[in-house]
Amino acid sequence: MSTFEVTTARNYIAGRWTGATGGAVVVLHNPATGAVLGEAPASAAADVDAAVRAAADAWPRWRATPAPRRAEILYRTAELLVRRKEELARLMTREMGKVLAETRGDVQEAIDMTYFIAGEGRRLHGYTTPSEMPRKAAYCVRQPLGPVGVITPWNFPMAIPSWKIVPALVCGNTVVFKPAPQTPLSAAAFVAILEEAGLPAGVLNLVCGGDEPGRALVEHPGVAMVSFTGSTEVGLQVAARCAARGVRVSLEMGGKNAAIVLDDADLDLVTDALTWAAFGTTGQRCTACSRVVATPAIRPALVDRLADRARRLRVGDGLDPATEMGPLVSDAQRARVEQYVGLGRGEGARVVVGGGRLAPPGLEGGFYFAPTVLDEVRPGMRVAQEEIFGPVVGVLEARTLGEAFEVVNGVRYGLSASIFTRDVFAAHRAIEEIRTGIVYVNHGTTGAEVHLPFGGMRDTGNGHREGGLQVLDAFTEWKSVYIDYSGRLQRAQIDRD
Ligand code: UN1
Repeated sequence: MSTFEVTTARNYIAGRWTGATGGAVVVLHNPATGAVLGEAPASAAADVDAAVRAAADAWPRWRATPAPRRAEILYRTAELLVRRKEELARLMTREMGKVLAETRGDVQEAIDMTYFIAGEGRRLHGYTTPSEMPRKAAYCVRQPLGPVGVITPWNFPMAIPSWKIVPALVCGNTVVFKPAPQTPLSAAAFVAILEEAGLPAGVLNLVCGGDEPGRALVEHPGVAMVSFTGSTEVGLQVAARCAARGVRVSLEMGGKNAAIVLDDADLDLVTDALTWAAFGTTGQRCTACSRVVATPAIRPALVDRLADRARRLRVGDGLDPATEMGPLVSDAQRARVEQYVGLGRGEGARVVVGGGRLAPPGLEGGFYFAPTVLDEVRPGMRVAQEEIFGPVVGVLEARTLGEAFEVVNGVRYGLSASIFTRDVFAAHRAIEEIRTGIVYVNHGTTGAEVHLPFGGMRDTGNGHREGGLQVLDAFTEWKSVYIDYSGRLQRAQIDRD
């Protein structure tokens, strides 16, 4: 592919761009306008089977390729991403709606991850350790798993695939990639860049479509491991299917992230930070701030400030540089957000600002929803418990730090949280007490960097982390090696003289 102005995605199997068996397609819409944008293959189990076979065929050569050589392809990939950043960002905005500044950030996250992980090609450290026997060497090395399945969501169409695919590749695995049905164009563009960087045929395969190829991938006996990011509901089904086959699964699922705001917080900073954390990406981040837990003294002023900012946010087409918040990804996603706001009203929350659909002039066909602040939210309400995935933030009150921690921890999820305070004691207590995989101090709940572990506790994940060096543990297993050069039988645990 020479340009990403394309509007037709194809599958990529064994180094060839192809349609789905039978030719079925998914029609894509630009969420900013509702207009038809293009199409992508609606793949079936047979397409997944072909992709897994290609990945299995390519594996012996790829795993035998020295890791530093594998990494050279990844460095070239990063360079191509840098060169193509702008066109990739524009493609992504057209496909899923978030504003250009953010789609540039999405490509940047893929660049950061690719450079970071390419460096592991010359590390991938194991360790050497003394043996309990004389004249015996002991060490351990990481080993690839085989063909792995990668299933990704639409909200970070390039960053999240890069977190999974790039580490999987540097470790010597081959990959079958099934992106969200809403973002096959960005996925195909990312794969095309890896192809251009010199990735051999079959090492990375792309199968577009929805549930059917997703399920087929998870259930395929040739898939050695699955990495999934998406909803908790689907993630737990993926986990059950992987458990039935006895293969590893790395899950990154929902969030219900909260920010605590104490009396001594800097209100200007809090307002900037929480406007960004709640309404950036139209609230469609698994790290988005969807609950604010404020002390009684600061809550009224904070609600006023947040509402004022929400009211003034410029909502529109993400391609327009003046736009601050784009549409939801789809009409279905907007309907879900609308339903939650209705539910919140019914539960007694007060809609301070927003609460309904928007139709910016000339963009009446787009999937817009007003930035919404709910006040008087109580911890037991469904709007305080369930992931909404839209531009809605609920404000709750807590009288003490202990009560605030209880509210923050009182949900099934545990991805990200933050606290705004100048009090070092309170900040450290928050770091200690909050049960999330990521904690911020004086910053909103979003903005994780690629070289630290990313993931969550409790129903957000299953103990694995992506990002950081920890991602290598998801995509490798360990081999322990003993070399006895004593020339005689030495029995471990038995011969002790
Ligand atoms: C996600 O929403 O699934 O920390 C990922 C952040 C981004 C990644 C979000 N770097 O907000």
